[in-house]
Amino acid sequence: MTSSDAGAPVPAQHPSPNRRPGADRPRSTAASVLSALSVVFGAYLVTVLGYFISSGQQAQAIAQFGGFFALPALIAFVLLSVFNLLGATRAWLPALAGGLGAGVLGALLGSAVLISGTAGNVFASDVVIYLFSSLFSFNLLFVLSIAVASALLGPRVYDAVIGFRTIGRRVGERHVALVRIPASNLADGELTHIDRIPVNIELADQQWDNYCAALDAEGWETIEVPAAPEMADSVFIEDTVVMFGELAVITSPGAESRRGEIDGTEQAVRELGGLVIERITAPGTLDGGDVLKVGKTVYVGRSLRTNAEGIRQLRVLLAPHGYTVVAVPMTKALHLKTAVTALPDGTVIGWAPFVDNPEIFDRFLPMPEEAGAALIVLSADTVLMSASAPRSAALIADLGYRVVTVDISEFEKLEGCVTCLSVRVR
Ligand code: CIR
Repeated sequence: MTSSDAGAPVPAQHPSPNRRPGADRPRSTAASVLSALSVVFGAYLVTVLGYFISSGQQAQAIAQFGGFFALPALIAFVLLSVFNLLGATRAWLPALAGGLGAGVLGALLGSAVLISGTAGNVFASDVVIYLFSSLFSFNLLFVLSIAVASALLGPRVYDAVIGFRTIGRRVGERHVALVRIPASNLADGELTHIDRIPVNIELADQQWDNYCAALDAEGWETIEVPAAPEMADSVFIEDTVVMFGELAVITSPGAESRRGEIDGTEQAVRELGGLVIERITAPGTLDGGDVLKVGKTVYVGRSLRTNAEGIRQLRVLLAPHGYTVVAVPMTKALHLKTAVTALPDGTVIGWAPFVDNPEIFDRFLPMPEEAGAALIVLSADTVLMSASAPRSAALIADLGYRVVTVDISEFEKLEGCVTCLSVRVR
């Protein structure tokens, strides 16, 4: 994938050497379980050691408390594995809450089973009170150990197994790209200019994995925005935020069905840290797919999704930062970037039949295929394009660029293109 042979597009390797493991569900399950195991085992050791020391280091304390806390630890392990699978390891606060929940429930249930032989009915009010008060006496060390280990150790073990950084860590020197896992109802996404044809969901998932892997392999650290399983178009994350250096503009999606997508994006952008966040607000509408940055010029498509008020608001937001917003009539395609994108040298490339006014751009180079209109700039000499535009990819490669290609056929059936599946933070 990183071969720089001039002149020939390079298909992304599948799996890539740096395959994005976060998109690999078996691995995220393993990471969740191993994270829970390390947390609970560590807390169990701390608890037994604590009682061993406080008992005056008597050897039988190890057997006694080791036996007593084995069942609570087992229950806490199962619960924490489930919490981790639901995303508890994404940041320290949910990890702390997950650990606390698993510890409390493990201690209560484990203790209830253990004392049921002697106490009879564990639902009797005095036994229930005893059990709950144990959380502040003999079970306290166990619960606190799990909560603390879960916050401090859990996310680290998860990340180490999964091999990438989750939201909650700050953007470092590396390039970061936000992505969002496809929704389960992806096939129901909005369609405006094309007819609906069946989407292969399995293949879409695989293509999304490979897309993320391609970004990773080119030095872009992919960070997942929390999934929005019921929002069909949520995978097209580009439409929800536009980055201008340290300024993040949360959009106001033009399609009613997509308005709810921005909350998760804003949360993720906030957790990246170090960014100024602004918003386009109603009645303004603006989709990120309509925004094309070429140096300090920002072309904005006036499309079915982006209205005049949205463009006006963006112009006001960007003026202090030295950007010029150029509005572009867009009547023949969904978004501006469905029709045109730009090479690293600023040349605007596009599919001419979709472009209302090519003369608006300083330099316009038509592509021989519709899907060839879209590319992502990965570095000064490398771009990412769709595998469904081989002649366009060859043309760009012939201009001296490395072209990495990815197959995104299932997303193209939903009017998506390479740009819309990620937001590059730059
Ligand atoms: C929609 O109609 O909103 C989605 N089905 C496709 C969005 C594609 N977004 C993009 O190209 N920026």
